[in-house]
Amino acid sequence: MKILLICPESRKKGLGNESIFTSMPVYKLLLNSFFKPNLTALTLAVLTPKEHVVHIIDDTVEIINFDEKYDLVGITIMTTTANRGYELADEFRRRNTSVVIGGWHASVLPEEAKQHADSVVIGEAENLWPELLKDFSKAKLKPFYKQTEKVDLGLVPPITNIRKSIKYGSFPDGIEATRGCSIGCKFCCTTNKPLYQEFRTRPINNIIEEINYLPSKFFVFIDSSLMFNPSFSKQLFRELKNFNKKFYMLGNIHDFEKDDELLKLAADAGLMQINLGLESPDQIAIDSISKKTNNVKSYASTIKKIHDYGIGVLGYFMFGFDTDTLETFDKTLNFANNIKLDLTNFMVLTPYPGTPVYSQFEKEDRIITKDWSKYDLDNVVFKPKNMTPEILQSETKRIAKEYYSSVNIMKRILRSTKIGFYPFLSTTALNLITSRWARNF
Ligand code: B12
Ligand code: SF4
Repeated sequence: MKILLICPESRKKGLGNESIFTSMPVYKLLLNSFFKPNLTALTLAVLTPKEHVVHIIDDTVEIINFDEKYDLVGITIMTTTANRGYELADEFRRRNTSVVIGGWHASVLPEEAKQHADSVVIGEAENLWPELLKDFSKAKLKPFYKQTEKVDLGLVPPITNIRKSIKYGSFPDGIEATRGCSIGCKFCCTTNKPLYQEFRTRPINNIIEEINYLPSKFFVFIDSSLMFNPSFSKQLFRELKNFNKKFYMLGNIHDFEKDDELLKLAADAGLMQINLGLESPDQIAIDSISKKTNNVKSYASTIKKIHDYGIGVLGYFMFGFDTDTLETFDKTLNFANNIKLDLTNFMVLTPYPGTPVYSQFEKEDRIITKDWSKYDLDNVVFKPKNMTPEILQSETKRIAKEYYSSVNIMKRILRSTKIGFYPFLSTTALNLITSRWARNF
Protein backbone atom coordinates (compact mmCIF):
# COMPACT_ATOMS: atom_id res chain seq x y z
CA MET A 1 0.00 0.00 0.00
CA LYS A 2 1.00 3.60 -0.52
CA ILE A 3 0.33 5.54 2.66
CA LEU A 4 0.46 9.29 3.22
CA LEU A 5 0.95 10.73 6.72
CA ILE A 6 0.08 14.40 7.21
CA CYS A 7 0.96 16.85 10.00
CA PRO A 8 -1.51 19.71 9.50
CA GLU A 9 -0.75 23.35 10.27
CA SER A 10 -3.45 25.28 12.11
CA ARG A 11 -2.99 28.65 10.43
CA LYS A 12 -3.11 27.31 6.87
CA LYS A 13 -6.37 27.48 4.96
CA GLY A 14 -7.46 26.19 1.57
CA LEU A 15 -5.58 23.81 -0.64
CA GLY A 16 -2.58 26.13 -0.93
CA ASN A 17 0.12 27.18 -3.33
CA GLU A 18 3.80 27.48 -2.67
CA SER A 19 4.76 31.10 -1.91
CA ILE A 20 7.75 32.74 -3.61
CA PHE A 21 9.56 32.62 -0.27
CA THR A 22 8.96 28.94 0.51
CA SER A 23 9.87 27.87 -3.02
CA MET A 24 13.33 29.46 -2.77
CA PRO A 25 16.16 26.86 -2.84
CA VAL A 26 17.89 28.55 0.10
CA TYR A 27 14.76 28.19 2.23
CA LYS A 28 14.54 24.50 1.32
CA LEU A 29 18.20 24.00 2.11
CA LEU A 30 17.69 25.53 5.56
CA LEU A 31 14.67 23.33 6.22
CA ASN A 32 16.52 20.29 4.97
CA SER A 33 19.47 20.94 7.27
CA PHE A 34 17.66 21.71 10.51
CA PHE A 35 14.05 20.65 10.34
CA LYS A 36 12.23 17.37 9.91
CA PRO A 37 8.56 16.37 10.11
CA ASN A 38 7.34 15.94 13.67
CA LEU A 39 8.06 12.83 15.65
CA THR A 40 4.45 11.66 15.52
CA ALA A 41 4.66 11.08 11.77
CA LEU A 42 8.15 9.57 11.99
CA THR A 43 6.97 7.18 14.71
CA LEU A 44 3.97 6.05 12.67
CA ALA A 45 6.28 5.59 9.69
CA VAL A 46 8.59 3.22 11.57
CA LEU A 47 5.59 1.36 12.99
CA THR A 48 4.39 0.68 9.44
CA PRO A 49 5.31 -2.82 8.17
CA LYS A 50 8.08 -2.67 5.56
CA GLU A 51 5.92 -3.95 2.68
CA HIS A 52 4.13 -0.57 2.55
CA VAL A 53 5.47 2.70 1.17
CA VAL A 54 5.11 5.73 3.43
CA HIS A 55 5.21 9.41 2.43
CA ILE A 56 5.16 12.21 5.02
CA ILE A 57 3.94 15.74 4.39
CA ASP A 58 4.42 18.58 6.87
CA ASP A 59 1.63 20.98 5.95
CA THR A 60 3.53 23.92 7.50
CA VAL A 61 6.14 23.90 4.76
CA GLU A 62 4.82 21.66 1.99
CA ILE A 63 2.05 21.63 -0.56
CA ILE A 64 -0.24 18.61 -0.68
CA ASN A 65 -0.84 17.15 -4.09
CA PHE A 66 -4.39 15.81 -3.86
CA ASP A 67 -4.13 14.30 -7.33
CA GLU A 68 -1.48 11.83 -6.24
CA LYS A 69 -3.09 8.47 -5.54
CA TYR A 70 -2.70 6.99 -2.04
CA ASP A 71 -4.37 3.90 -0.62
CA LEU A 72 -4.63 5.41 2.83
CA VAL A 73 -4.07 8.82 4.41
CA GLY A 74 -3.26 9.19 8.14
CA ILE A 75 -3.67 12.60 9.76
CA THR A 76 -2.49 13.57 13.25
CA ILE A 77 -4.41 16.31 15.03
CA MET A 78 -3.90 18.44 18.11
CA THR A 79 -6.84 20.66 19.07
CA THR A 80 -5.53 23.71 17.24
CA THR A 81 -4.79 21.72 14.07
CA ALA A 82 -8.09 19.79 14.14
CA ASN A 83 -10.07 22.04 11.75
CA ARG A 84 -7.23 22.05 9.23
CA GLY A 85 -6.87 18.27 9.59
CA TYR A 86 -10.62 17.86 8.95
CA GLU A 87 -10.43 20.11 5.87
CA LEU A 88 -7.64 17.97 4.40
CA ALA A 89 -9.42 14.74 5.34
CA ASP A 90 -12.64 15.88 3.65
CA GLU A 91 -10.73 16.70 0.45
CA PHE A 92 -9.10 13.25 0.31
CA ARG A 93 -12.37 11.50 1.04
CA ARG A 94 -14.08 13.50 -1.74
CA ARG A 95 -11.49 11.83 -3.99
CA ASN A 96 -12.38 8.38 -2.59
CA THR A 97 -9.21 7.97 -0.55
CA SER A 98 -9.68 6.44 2.92
CA VAL A 99 -8.61 8.56 5.86
CA VAL A 100 -7.56 7.65 9.42
CA ILE A 101 -7.32 10.36 12.07
CA GLY A 102 -5.46 10.10 15.40
CA GLY A 103 -3.65 12.25 17.94
CA TRP A 104 -4.38 14.21 21.10
CA HIS A 105 -7.61 15.87 19.94
CA ALA A 106 -9.04 12.85 18.13
CA SER A 107 -8.42 10.73 21.23
CA VAL A 108 -10.57 13.03 23.35
CA LEU A 109 -13.29 13.73 20.77
CA PRO A 110 -13.31 10.61 18.56
CA GLU A 111 -16.94 11.02 17.47
CA GLU A 112 -16.16 14.50 16.13
CA ALA A 113 -13.09 13.23 14.26
CA LYS A 114 -15.08 10.29 12.87
CA GLN A 115 -17.27 12.71 10.89
CA HIS A 116 -14.19 13.39 8.75
CA ALA A 117 -12.52 9.98 8.74
CA ASP A 118 -13.12 6.34 7.88
CA SER A 119 -11.47 5.36 11.12
CA VAL A 120 -10.24 7.06 14.31
CA VAL A 121 -7.38 5.87 16.50
CA ILE A 122 -7.91 6.65 20.18
CA GLY A 123 -4.69 6.84 22.18
CA GLU A 124 -1.20 5.58 21.39
CA ALA A 125 -0.65 3.73 18.14
CA GLU A 126 2.18 1.26 18.79
CA ASN A 127 -0.24 -1.69 18.93
CA LEU A 128 -3.15 -0.25 16.98
CA TRP A 129 -1.54 1.08 13.77
CA PRO A 130 -0.17 -2.30 12.55
CA GLU A 131 -3.52 -3.92 13.43
CA LEU A 132 -5.43 -1.20 11.55
CA LEU A 133 -3.25 -1.61 8.45
CA LYS A 134 -3.86 -5.34 8.46
CA ASP A 135 -7.63 -4.80 8.71
CA PHE A 136 -7.55 -2.15 5.99
CA SER A 137 -5.70 -4.40 3.56
CA LYS A 138 -8.45 -7.01 4.11
CA ALA A 139 -11.14 -4.32 3.61
CA LYS A 140 -12.18 -4.79 7.23
CA LEU A 141 -11.38 -1.35 8.65
CA LYS A 142 -13.15 -0.70 11.95
CA PRO A 143 -14.60 2.76 12.71
CA PHE A 144 -12.60 3.10 15.95
CA TYR A 145 -9.41 1.59 17.33
CA LYS A 146 -8.98 2.19 21.03
CA GLN A 147 -5.89 1.60 23.12
CA THR A 148 -6.99 -0.46 26.10
CA GLU A 149 -3.67 -1.56 27.55
CA LYS A 150 -0.68 0.49 28.61
CA VAL A 151 1.78 0.67 25.70
CA ASP A 152 5.21 -0.76 26.48
CA LEU A 153 7.67 1.88 25.23
CA GLY A 154 10.09 -0.90 24.32
CA LEU A 155 7.70 -1.28 21.36
CA VAL A 156 8.60 2.17 19.98
CA PRO A 157 11.15 1.17 17.35
CA PRO A 158 14.25 3.37 17.04
CA ILE A 159 13.92 5.85 14.20
CA THR A 160 17.06 5.27 12.18
CA ASN A 161 17.69 5.84 8.44
CA ILE A 162 14.26 7.28 7.82
CA ARG A 163 15.29 10.70 9.19
CA LYS A 164 17.96 11.01 6.53
CA SER A 165 15.75 9.80 3.71
CA ILE A 166 12.83 12.08 4.54
CA LYS A 167 12.95 15.59 3.14
CA TYR A 168 12.30 18.59 5.31
CA GLY A 169 9.70 19.47 7.91
CA SER A 170 9.08 22.30 10.34
CA PHE A 171 10.48 20.95 13.60
CA PRO A 172 14.07 20.23 14.72
CA ASP A 173 14.91 16.55 15.11
CA GLY A 174 12.97 15.23 18.09
CA ILE A 175 13.86 12.36 20.39
CA GLU A 176 11.39 10.77 22.78
CA ALA A 177 13.00 9.24 25.88
CA THR A 178 9.91 9.01 28.07
CA ARG A 179 6.17 9.42 27.71
CA GLY A 180 3.48 10.74 30.03
CA CYS A 181 3.40 12.71 33.23
CA SER A 182 1.74 12.05 36.54
CA ILE A 183 1.87 15.55 38.07
CA GLY A 184 -1.67 16.40 36.98
CA CYS A 185 -1.70 20.17 36.32
CA LYS A 186 -5.35 21.03 35.75
CA PHE A 187 -4.83 22.71 32.37
CA CYS A 188 -2.64 19.99 30.88
CA CYS A 189 -3.68 17.37 28.34
CA THR A 190 -1.56 14.70 29.99
CA THR A 191 -4.28 14.57 32.66
CA ASN A 192 -6.40 12.75 30.10
CA LYS A 193 -6.38 9.40 31.89
CA PRO A 194 -5.54 6.70 31.05
CA LEU A 195 -4.48 7.51 27.51
CA TYR A 196 -1.47 9.67 28.03
CA GLN A 197 -0.90 10.19 31.70
CA GLU A 198 1.15 7.30 32.93
CA PHE A 199 4.87 8.01 32.98
CA ARG A 200 7.07 5.44 31.21
CA THR A 201 10.66 5.33 29.98
CA ARG A 202 12.08 3.88 26.76
CA PRO A 203 14.99 1.46 26.88
CA ILE A 204 18.14 3.64 26.92
CA ASN A 205 19.74 1.48 24.20
CA ASN A 206 16.92 2.34 21.80
CA ILE A 207 17.25 6.05 22.52
CA ILE A 208 21.01 5.97 22.01
CA GLU A 209 20.62 4.02 18.77
CA GLU A 210 18.25 6.72 17.55
CA ILE A 211 20.61 9.53 18.53
CA ASN A 212 23.34 7.75 16.57
CA TYR A 213 21.34 8.29 13.40
CA LEU A 214 20.60 11.99 13.93
CA PRO A 215 21.78 13.91 10.87
CA SER A 216 22.27 17.21 12.72
CA LYS A 217 24.31 18.29 15.75
CA PHE A 218 21.16 19.75 17.36
CA PHE A 219 18.06 18.00 18.62
CA VAL A 220 15.18 18.31 21.09
CA PHE A 221 14.03 15.88 23.75
CA ILE A 222 10.26 16.24 23.29
CA ASP A 223 9.38 14.61 26.63
CA SER A 224 6.86 16.47 28.81
CA SER A 225 9.67 16.54 31.38
CA LEU A 226 12.90 14.58 31.26
CA MET A 227 13.16 14.82 35.03
CA PHE A 228 10.46 12.58 36.45
CA ASN A 229 12.91 9.74 36.92
CA PRO A 230 16.26 11.37 37.81
CA SER A 231 18.25 8.11 37.91
CA PHE A 232 17.03 7.25 34.38
CA SER A 233 17.93 10.76 33.16
CA LYS A 234 21.37 10.60 34.77
CA GLN A 235 22.09 7.28 33.06
CA LEU A 236 20.90 8.68 29.72
CA PHE A 237 23.06 11.79 30.13
CA ARG A 238 26.13 9.67 30.98
CA GLU A 239 25.61 7.71 27.74
CA LEU A 240 25.12 10.90 25.75
CA LYS A 241 28.32 12.53 26.89
CA ASN A 242 30.51 11.29 24.04
CA PHE A 243 28.14 12.14 21.21
CA ASN A 244 29.14 15.79 20.86
CA LYS A 245 25.48 16.79 20.38
CA LYS A 246 23.63 19.86 21.63
CA PHE A 247 20.04 19.62 22.76
CA TYR A 248 16.99 21.29 24.33
CA MET A 249 14.67 19.62 26.79
CA LEU A 250 11.65 20.33 28.97
CA GLY A 251 11.86 19.88 32.71
CA ASN A 252 10.33 20.79 36.03
CA ILE A 253 12.23 23.42 37.95
CA HIS A 254 12.25 21.69 41.33
CA ASP A 255 14.40 18.86 39.99
CA PHE A 256 17.30 21.23 39.52
CA GLU A 257 16.96 22.91 42.89
CA LYS A 258 19.08 20.48 44.85
CA ASP A 259 20.40 17.89 42.41
CA ASP A 260 23.80 19.23 41.32
CA GLU A 261 24.83 15.88 39.88
CA LEU A 262 21.84 15.98 37.51
CA LEU A 263 22.78 19.45 36.32
CA LYS A 264 26.42 18.56 35.84
CA LEU A 265 25.58 15.42 33.85
CA ALA A 266 23.00 17.30 31.74
CA ALA A 267 25.52 20.04 30.95
CA ASP A 268 28.24 17.51 30.06
CA ALA A 269 25.80 15.65 27.83
CA GLY A 270 25.20 18.82 25.75
CA LEU A 271 22.12 20.45 27.26
CA MET A 272 22.21 24.04 25.98
CA GLN A 273 18.77 25.20 27.10
CA ILE A 274 16.12 23.91 29.45
CA ASN A 275 12.48 24.92 28.97
CA LEU A 276 10.56 25.25 32.23
CA GLY A 277 6.81 25.66 32.84
CA LEU A 278 7.00 28.44 35.46
CA GLU A 279 3.35 29.45 34.83
CA SER A 280 3.04 32.39 37.27
CA PRO A 281 4.92 34.55 39.77
CA ASP A 282 2.07 33.87 42.24
CA GLN A 283 2.25 30.69 44.31
CA ILE A 284 -1.52 30.93 44.81
CA ALA A 285 -2.01 30.53 41.04
CA ILE A 286 0.42 27.60 40.90
CA ASP A 287 -1.44 25.91 43.76
CA SER A 288 -4.82 26.57 42.14
CA ILE A 289 -3.81 24.51 39.10
CA SER A 290 -2.13 21.78 41.20
CA LYS A 291 1.37 22.26 39.79
CA LYS A 292 2.87 20.47 42.76
CA THR A 293 6.44 20.74 41.48
CA ASN A 294 6.80 24.53 41.53
CA ASN A 295 7.93 26.73 44.39
CA VAL A 296 7.99 30.34 43.20
CA LYS A 297 10.35 31.44 45.98
CA SER A 298 13.18 29.31 44.60
CA TYR A 299 12.78 30.24 40.90
CA ALA A 300 15.49 32.95 40.87
CA SER A 301 18.14 30.94 42.78
CA THR A 302 17.50 27.79 40.72
CA ILE A 303 17.77 29.69 37.43
CA LYS A 304 21.05 31.21 38.60
CA LYS A 305 22.30 27.74 39.44
CA ILE A 306 21.31 26.38 36.00
CA HIS A 307 23.13 29.31 34.37
CA ASP A 308 26.22 28.58 36.46
CA TYR A 309 26.37 25.17 34.76
CA GLY A 310 26.41 26.86 31.33
CA ILE A 311 22.77 26.11 30.47
CA GLY A 312 20.25 28.68 29.18
CA VAL A 313 16.68 28.87 30.54
CA LEU A 314 13.38 29.47 28.78
CA GLY A 315 10.38 30.06 31.05
CA TYR A 316 6.74 29.62 30.07
CA PHE A 317 4.12 31.81 31.78
CA MET A 318 0.35 31.69 31.44
CA PHE A 319 -2.22 34.43 31.93
CA GLY A 320 -5.89 33.90 32.78
CA PHE A 321 -5.88 31.80 35.95
CA ASP A 322 -8.87 32.41 38.24
CA THR A 323 -6.51 34.00 40.74
CA ASP A 324 -5.08 36.46 38.16
CA THR A 325 -6.01 40.14 38.39
CA LEU A 326 -5.06 43.23 36.40
CA GLU A 327 -1.88 43.51 38.47
CA THR A 328 -0.71 40.06 37.36
CA PHE A 329 0.45 41.25 33.92
CA ASP A 330 3.11 43.78 34.93
CA LYS A 331 4.05 41.68 37.91
CA THR A 332 4.81 38.75 35.59
CA LEU A 333 6.78 40.92 33.16
CA ASN A 334 8.95 42.32 35.96
CA PHE A 335 9.35 38.89 37.49
CA ALA A 336 10.49 37.32 34.17
CA ASN A 337 13.09 40.11 33.83
CA ASN A 338 14.23 39.91 37.46
CA ILE A 339 14.80 36.17 37.51
CA LYS A 340 17.01 36.64 34.43
CA LEU A 341 15.36 34.25 32.02
CA ASP A 342 17.02 34.08 28.59
CA LEU A 343 13.69 33.78 26.86
CA THR A 344 10.05 33.77 27.93
CA ASN A 345 6.82 32.62 26.30
CA PHE A 346 3.65 34.35 27.48
CA MET A 347 0.61 32.23 26.79
CA VAL A 348 -3.11 32.43 27.43
CA LEU A 349 -4.65 29.71 29.58
CA THR A 350 -6.46 27.40 27.15
CA PRO A 351 -9.11 24.87 28.17
CA TYR A 352 -8.15 21.88 26.03
CA PRO A 353 -10.95 19.28 25.77
CA GLY A 354 -10.34 16.41 28.20
CA THR A 355 -8.66 18.54 30.88
CA PRO A 356 -10.07 19.45 34.33
CA VAL A 357 -9.99 23.15 33.34
CA TYR A 358 -12.16 22.38 30.30
CA SER A 359 -14.72 20.50 32.45
CA GLN A 360 -14.76 23.36 34.98
CA PHE A 361 -15.26 26.10 32.36
CA GLU A 362 -17.85 24.04 30.49
CA LYS A 363 -19.81 23.54 33.73
CA GLU A 364 -19.57 27.26 34.53
CA ASP A 365 -20.59 28.18 30.96
CA ARG A 366 -17.35 30.09 30.43
CA ILE A 367 -16.23 28.66 27.07
CA ILE A 368 -16.63 31.42 24.45
CA THR A 369 -15.83 29.48 21.29
CA LYS A 370 -15.25 25.95 20.10
CA ASP A 371 -13.46 27.09 16.97
CA TRP A 372 -10.55 24.75 17.66
CA SER A 373 -8.15 26.69 15.45
CA LYS A 374 -8.20 29.39 18.16
CA TYR A 375 -7.00 26.89 20.80
CA ASP A 376 -3.39 27.84 20.18
CA LEU A 377 -2.43 29.43 23.53
CA ASP A 378 -2.43 32.89 21.85
CA ASN A 379 -6.20 33.46 21.60
CA VAL A 380 -8.59 33.86 24.52
CA VAL A 381 -11.35 31.26 24.21
CA PHE A 382 -12.97 31.50 27.66
CA LYS A 383 -14.34 34.09 30.11
CA PRO A 384 -11.69 34.82 32.74
CA LYS A 385 -12.79 35.41 36.32
CA ASN A 386 -11.40 38.84 37.19
CA MET A 387 -11.28 40.63 33.84
CA THR A 388 -12.95 40.62 30.43
CA PRO A 389 -11.67 38.31 27.65
CA GLU A 390 -10.68 41.46 25.71
CA ILE A 391 -8.49 42.71 28.56
CA LEU A 392 -6.86 39.30 28.97
CA GLN A 393 -6.10 39.29 25.24
CA SER A 394 -4.81 42.86 24.97
CA GLU A 395 -2.74 42.71 28.17
CA THR A 396 -1.08 39.44 27.11
CA LYS A 397 -0.15 41.08 23.80
CA ARG A 398 1.14 44.21 25.54
CA ILE A 399 3.37 42.21 27.88
CA ALA A 400 4.74 40.08 25.02
CA LYS A 401 5.54 43.21 23.00
CA GLU A 402 7.28 44.90 25.95
CA TYR A 403 9.31 41.81 26.77
CA TYR A 404 10.41 41.55 23.14
CA SER A 405 11.34 45.23 22.71
CA SER A 406 14.71 45.69 20.95
CA VAL A 407 16.33 46.99 24.16
CA ASN A 408 15.16 44.02 26.21
CA ILE A 409 16.28 41.55 23.55
CA MET A 410 19.74 43.14 23.43
CA LYS A 411 20.04 42.95 27.23
CA ARG A 412 19.22 39.23 27.20
CA ILE A 413 21.58 38.48 24.34
CA LEU A 414 24.46 40.32 26.02
CA ARG A 415 23.76 38.59 29.33
CA SER A 416 23.75 35.18 27.64
CA THR A 417 27.35 35.64 26.43
CA LYS A 418 28.35 34.93 30.03
CA ILE A 419 26.51 31.59 30.11
CA GLY A 420 28.29 29.94 27.20
CA PHE A 421 28.61 29.87 23.43
CA TYR A 422 25.63 27.61 22.63
CA PRO A 423 23.23 29.25 25.11
CA PHE A 424 24.26 32.57 23.53
CA LEU A 425 23.53 31.24 20.02
CA SER A 426 20.24 29.81 21.13
CA THR A 427 19.21 32.93 23.08
CA THR A 428 20.01 35.14 20.09
CA ALA A 429 18.19 32.99 17.54
CA LEU A 430 15.12 32.31 19.66
CA ASN A 431 14.74 35.90 20.90
CA LEU A 432 14.82 37.15 17.31
CA ILE A 433 12.37 34.50 16.09
CA THR A 434 10.00 35.02 19.02
CA SER A 435 10.11 38.81 18.68
CA ARG A 436 8.65 38.36 15.19
CA TRP A 437 5.80 36.39 16.73
CA ALA A 438 5.33 39.08 19.43
CA ARG A 439 5.16 41.85 16.81
CA ASN A 440 2.46 40.00 14.85
CA PHE A 441 0.60 38.77 17.94
C1 B12 B 1 6.91 18.24 19.86
C2 B12 B 1 5.64 18.97 20.16
C3 B12 B 1 5.29 20.03 19.33
C4 B12 B 1 6.09 20.38 18.09
C5 B12 B 1 5.74 19.44 16.93
C6 B12 B 1 4.30 19.06 16.85
C7 B12 B 1 4.10 17.54 16.97
N1 B12 B 1 2.93 17.05 16.77
O1 B12 B 1 5.01 16.80 17.18
C8 B12 B 1 5.70 21.87 17.87
C9 B12 B 1 6.74 22.77 18.50
C10 B12 B 1 5.52 22.31 16.41
C11 B12 B 1 4.42 21.96 18.67
C12 B12 B 1 3.57 23.02 18.57
C13 B12 B 1 2.41 23.16 19.30
N2 B12 B 1 2.01 22.34 20.31
CO1 B12 B 1 2.91 20.72 20.81
N3 B12 B 1 3.74 19.24 21.54
C14 B12 B 1 4.81 18.58 21.23
C15 B12 B 1 5.07 17.48 22.28
C16 B12 B 1 6.07 18.03 23.28
C17 B12 B 1 5.56 16.16 21.71
C18 B12 B 1 4.72 15.57 20.58
C19 B12 B 1 5.39 14.29 20.09
O2 B12 B 1 6.18 14.31 19.18
N4 B12 B 1 5.11 13.16 20.74
C20 B12 B 1 5.68 11.89 20.39
C21 B12 B 1 4.70 11.13 19.48
C22 B12 B 1 5.27 9.80 19.10
O3 B12 B 1 3.54 10.92 20.28
P1 B12 B 1 2.10 11.51 19.89
O4 B12 B 1 2.21 12.74 19.10
O5 B12 B 1 1.26 11.54 21.08
O6 B12 B 1 1.54 10.38 18.90
C23 B12 B 1 1.18 9.11 19.39
C24 B12 B 1 -0.35 8.95 19.52
O7 B12 B 1 -0.97 10.17 19.90
C25 B12 B 1 -0.81 8.42 18.22
N5 B12 B 1 -1.14 9.33 17.12
C26 B12 B 1 -0.95 10.65 17.00
N6 B12 B 1 -1.38 11.08 15.81
C27 B12 B 1 -1.82 10.03 15.13
C28 B12 B 1 -2.34 9.92 13.83
C29 B12 B 1 -2.71 8.67 13.36
C30 B12 B 1 -3.25 8.57 11.97
C31 B12 B 1 -2.58 7.54 14.19
C32 B12 B 1 -2.97 6.21 13.68
C33 B12 B 1 -2.07 7.64 15.49
C34 B12 B 1 -1.69 8.89 15.95
O8 B12 B 1 0.28 7.64 17.79
C35 B12 B 1 1.54 8.12 18.27
C36 B12 B 1 2.34 6.93 18.77
O9 B12 B 1 1.72 6.32 19.86
C37 B12 B 1 3.65 17.31 22.92
C38 B12 B 1 3.64 16.86 24.37
C39 B12 B 1 4.16 15.45 24.51
N7 B12 B 1 5.07 15.27 25.39
O10 B12 B 1 3.75 14.54 23.80
C40 B12 B 1 3.06 18.70 22.75
C41 B12 B 1 1.56 18.85 22.48
C42 B12 B 1 1.16 17.84 21.45
N8 B12 B 1 1.49 20.21 21.90
C43 B12 B 1 0.50 20.88 22.32
C44 B12 B 1 0.23 22.23 21.95
C45 B12 B 1 -0.89 22.91 22.71
C46 B12 B 1 0.96 22.88 20.95
C47 B12 B 1 0.75 24.32 20.43
C48 B12 B 1 -0.69 24.77 20.27
C49 B12 B 1 1.51 25.22 21.40
C50 B12 B 1 1.93 26.56 20.86
N9 B12 B 1 1.09 27.57 20.86
O11 B12 B 1 3.04 26.67 20.45
C51 B12 B 1 1.50 24.30 19.08
C52 B12 B 1 0.56 24.10 17.85
C53 B12 B 1 1.27 23.99 16.54
C54 B12 B 1 0.48 24.37 15.32
N10 B12 B 1 0.07 25.60 15.16
O12 B12 B 1 0.26 23.58 14.47
C55 B12 B 1 -0.36 20.06 23.24
C56 B12 B 1 -1.59 19.56 22.47
C57 B12 B 1 -2.84 19.58 23.26
C58 B12 B 1 -4.04 19.44 22.40
N11 B12 B 1 -5.08 18.83 22.90
O13 B12 B 1 -4.08 19.89 21.31
C59 B12 B 1 0.62 18.95 23.73
C60 B12 B 1 -0.05 17.63 24.09
C61 B12 B 1 1.35 19.53 24.96
C62 B12 B 1 0.52 19.54 26.22
N12 B12 B 1 0.85 18.74 27.22
O14 B12 B 1 -0.42 20.28 26.35
N13 B12 B 1 4.29 20.92 19.53
S1 SF4 C 1 4.14 18.96 34.88
FE1 SF4 C 1 4.04 19.66 32.74
S2 SF4 C 1 3.47 17.84 31.51
FE2 SF4 C 1 3.06 17.37 33.70
S3 SF4 C 1 0.88 17.84 34.01
FE3 SF4 C 1 2.05 19.67 34.55
S4 SF4 C 1 2.17 20.92 32.67
FE4 SF4 C 1 1.55 18.82 32.08
